[in-house]
Amino acid sequence: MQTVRIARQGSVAVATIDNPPVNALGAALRRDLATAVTEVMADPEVEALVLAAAGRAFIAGADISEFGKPLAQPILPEVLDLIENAAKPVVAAIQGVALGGGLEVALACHGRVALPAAKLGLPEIKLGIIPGAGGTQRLPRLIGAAKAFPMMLSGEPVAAQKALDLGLVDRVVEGDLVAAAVALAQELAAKGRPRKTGEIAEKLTQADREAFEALAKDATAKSGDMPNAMALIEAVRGAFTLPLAEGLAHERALFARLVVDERSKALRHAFFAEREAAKVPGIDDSVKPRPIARAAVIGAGTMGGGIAMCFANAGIPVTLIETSQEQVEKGHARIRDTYGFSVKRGSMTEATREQRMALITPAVGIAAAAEADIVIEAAFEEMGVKREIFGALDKVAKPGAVLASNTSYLDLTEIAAATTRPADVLGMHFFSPANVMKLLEIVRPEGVAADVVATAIALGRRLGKVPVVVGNCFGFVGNRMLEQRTRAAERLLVAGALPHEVDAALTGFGFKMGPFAMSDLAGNDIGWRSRKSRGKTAAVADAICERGWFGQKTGRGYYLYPEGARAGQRDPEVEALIADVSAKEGVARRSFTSEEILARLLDPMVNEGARILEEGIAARSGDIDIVWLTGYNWPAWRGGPMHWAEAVGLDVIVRRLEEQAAESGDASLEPAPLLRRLAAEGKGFSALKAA
Ligand code: 3H9
Repeated sequence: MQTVRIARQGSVAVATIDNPPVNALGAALRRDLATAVTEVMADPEVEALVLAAAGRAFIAGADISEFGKPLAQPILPEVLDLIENAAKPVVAAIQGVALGGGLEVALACHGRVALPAAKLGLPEIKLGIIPGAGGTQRLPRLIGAAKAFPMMLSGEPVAAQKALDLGLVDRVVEGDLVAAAVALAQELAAKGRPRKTGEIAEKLTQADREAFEALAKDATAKSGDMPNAMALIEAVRGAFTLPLAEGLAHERALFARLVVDERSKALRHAFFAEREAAKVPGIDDSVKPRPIARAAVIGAGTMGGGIAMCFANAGIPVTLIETSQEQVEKGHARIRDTYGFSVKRGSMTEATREQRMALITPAVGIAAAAEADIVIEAAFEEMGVKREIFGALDKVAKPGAVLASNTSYLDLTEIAAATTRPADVLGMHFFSPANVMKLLEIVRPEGVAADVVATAIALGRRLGKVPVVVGNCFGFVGNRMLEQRTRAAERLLVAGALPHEVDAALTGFGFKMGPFAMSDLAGNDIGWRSRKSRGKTAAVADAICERGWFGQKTGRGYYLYPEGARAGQRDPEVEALIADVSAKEGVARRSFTSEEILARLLDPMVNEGARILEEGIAARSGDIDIVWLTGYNWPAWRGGPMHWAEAVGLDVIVRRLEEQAAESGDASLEPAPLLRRLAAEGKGFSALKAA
């Protein structure tokens, strides 16, 4: 199939790129683009070329799915050499996003015209790489390194008007973009030999170099574990120190090294997994979501308040419901305060805060949910409470309203059975803080209507969330796996590790916090209450709670928090208490390396993930990874637990689990049959997708 069409507008040729869905620069498009440029340049009747595009994107960049595989000729830098060195001017007509290699195409052109809605950026950093087709050399030449570097370091695109201010585009036009590009192309042709971006030298001044070096120093201090920020600095520095050809070769060498790095592979996996998670079995485009114009949230606690903010942020009016005036006022005031932090930080104006607050109507009593198209219950986590609320909702909610529970663990079928309309009931599990965290677990109990699931997915996207549809079981995907980690952490304490060692292993892996620091922050009493309600025990955790050491809020938990301390300090009493538990259980304590601790924490999670897949609770291993990446701060460049397990080797995970099961006598650590089978066949979880 031809991915580029050529037409003529007078003396100007217009090449239209058409490679759905987003005009990614795969092998066919690179070939057709090179052919088009060569043909047009050889045509004596043509004086200039406009590169335009069909569809919603100008060009979304290199085809990410080709990374890590041998590349077909011509490679992108060769195509861009053809464009930049063309004897006649080439003008880009940018109607949508120009990202990565897409912006690099535009940079190699001699002029750029954009529609106001266009967005331009070099997001490679988010994929663990750097621009590999001249972005680090041409963008600094065009707009100066001090402005180019932050764009590449953040990866965030700029809107057309900003691009105009930066000098990144020559014109922003309303209306007929191609006509405007043709006009610019003719003007450039009239001037004679086109000026190459690679030849522009006046922006790379001493002052620009100094400003760039200051930014680079700052970035070096903050860049953490990702090697690509360092490579980016090196590449951009080359724009000052090397001639264009050498700067391009240097950039390309850095790009080639990064693209095969495990960290980039993990980030690419996450990119595709997030898009795949959007494809839900049984919910295709023929299933139409129900319209949502108004929402209600039951429960004005931290969770309910955060969910109400999500609606207000998306411009959807929401009623915030509590059982008493005092409770609802308290919740309402907390929301105002939370927005207040943003105002103080300068990320929100006072006027925006007022607009958002105006969308939130506090109310007392469930009858206030009567007008809502969707009701999200975020009340106390107890089945009796939930059933009572849903029974009452059933009587007041309008016909066709979606009734959702934000429960983190409980059985949605049982909740739905409290109504006469179970087909309208499902779970919408937000993560704390609800107005910040991206994940939305959509829990699909048997019997829920397909359009109700579709409504929750569409609404999730409107709220800026990443919706992942999961099956109905205790704890769903995320918390069910988290419970395995929590149990593993307790087992480690009894076996000989100390809280700070366990936490350090996890932060060393890339998590922001370890399990004990996290539990101290959230409140150790939460898990205690949950264990008691299920008749479960955890010797160390229970002993700590029995002493009233609930964590930061009580000044001590697994750690001590003296007045004003944010980070916990080791507590000799806790450590003695742990040693006591080991002694009582007859365990000879021993020390553990960070690697051992990590394996013991994470392998049981992977094992549970395998069971979740076997039971069909998650449709794909990538869905599980997205849950952990977007809801639990799993380090992005580790790709999620299932991706990580594949990188380690499923056979290694199986062997380690067998050892742990034998040592502890805990049968739940026996490798799941699916895990054993895949390991024996030498396959990964991702092989299941194709099956
Ligand atoms: C690069 O350019 C490196 C160069 O410097 C050097 C090269 C030598 N490749 O997101 P959507 C697919 S690195 C392959 O749902 P939206 C996507 O998987 C690249 N496929 O739509 C999905 O497929 P499916 C730098 C891609 O409207 C479909 O397109 N560029 C690519 O919400 C629709 O995607 C980036 O990092 C791609 N580059 O958002 C941009 N892009 O239908 C990455 C998309 O089978 N892309 N697909 O599930 C994006 O940010 C968004 O996709 C975009 C559209 C904003 C373009």
